[in-house]
Amino acid sequence: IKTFLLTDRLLRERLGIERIRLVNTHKGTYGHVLAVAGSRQMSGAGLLCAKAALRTGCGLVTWAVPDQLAGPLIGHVPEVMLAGIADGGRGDWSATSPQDILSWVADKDAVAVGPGIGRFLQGEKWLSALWNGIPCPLVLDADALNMMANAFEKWPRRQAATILTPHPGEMARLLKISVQEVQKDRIGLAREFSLRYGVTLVLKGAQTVIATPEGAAFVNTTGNPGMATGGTGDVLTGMIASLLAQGHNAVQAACLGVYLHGRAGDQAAARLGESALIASDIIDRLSI
Ligand code: NPW
Ligand code: AMP
Ligand code: MG
Repeated sequence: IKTFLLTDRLLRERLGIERIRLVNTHKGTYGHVLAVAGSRQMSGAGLLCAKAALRTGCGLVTWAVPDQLAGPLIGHVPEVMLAGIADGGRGDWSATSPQDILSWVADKDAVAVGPGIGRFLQGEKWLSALWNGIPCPLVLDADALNMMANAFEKWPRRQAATILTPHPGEMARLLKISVQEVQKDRIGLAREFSLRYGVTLVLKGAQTVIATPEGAAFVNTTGNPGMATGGTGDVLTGMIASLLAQGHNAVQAACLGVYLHGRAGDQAAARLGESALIASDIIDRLSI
């Protein structure tokens, strides 16, 4: 089974990725992302995810938020559209209906679920309704991963592309092992997970590993410890969803997203120093 180092050349030559915008195109050409992200205490995670999606080139982004937050968020990213989901006045996702969220999915090209959504009772059922009901490519991150950890093994395989982006803590919860055990065999565990569950897995951290359902693994060559700061993972989730919406397949979107995220992080660190880097700087350095 093959393991590849993720470099610019590999992205072009092996994964056949082209990044061109044709002259006679419009925003509809580049896809529409729905980001289900953020809650009262973590609206920033949603903001970072939605903004990163736009900066990565999709044509449109709609950000679904608990209704209570929609008002306060107006104007924060003028380019992003807001979908307020009825939340019983709570400002979180605990009283939202998956059907309300699914009603926003029909015309979307990719969906991201998880950054900053928090954990709540019934979260497992809520997520399985999204897992089964979203017909287009899907990225799951953060609290979505935490809430599905005890249930996803029994869920049916999805037809469309599915990418999971755990950090080592989230991977440990998915596998019910310790973070130390995850870190001891990052490539082996990521590969086994993808093969077993038929998803593309992005195991984050220094030298992020991307594993595919076909058994290949990629190890990223970009990024730096300055990226160990709140919100950088939320940025990556938006970026990968954006690439899916633009028509890249799961492996292309995961590999290109991880590579560009690290490269932008390296450019931000070169300018600011690793310690000063914050997640927004990664979005600001994106140049695609
Ligand atoms: P330890 O103990 O720190 O060493 P959680 P979260 C471990 C949102 N955010 N290598 C870590 O280990 C997110 O989107 C919102 C090894 C700990 O055990 C989520 O929705 C922000 N271990 C929510 O917060 C900005 C690692 O994992 C555990 C590791 C919670 O997400 C921040 C922590 O994981 C944040 O993005 C590594 N590389 N990385 C906002 N501005 O709105 C992590 N661990 O408990 O899932 O907490 O990742 O902060
Ligand atoms: P999260 O923990 O979900 O916010 O994700 C953190 C993001 O920063 C992931 O994309 C990680 O790969 C990246 N990251 C964190 N620490 C490092 C590190 N030491 N070196 C390179 N990338 C890192
Ligand atoms: Mg995260």
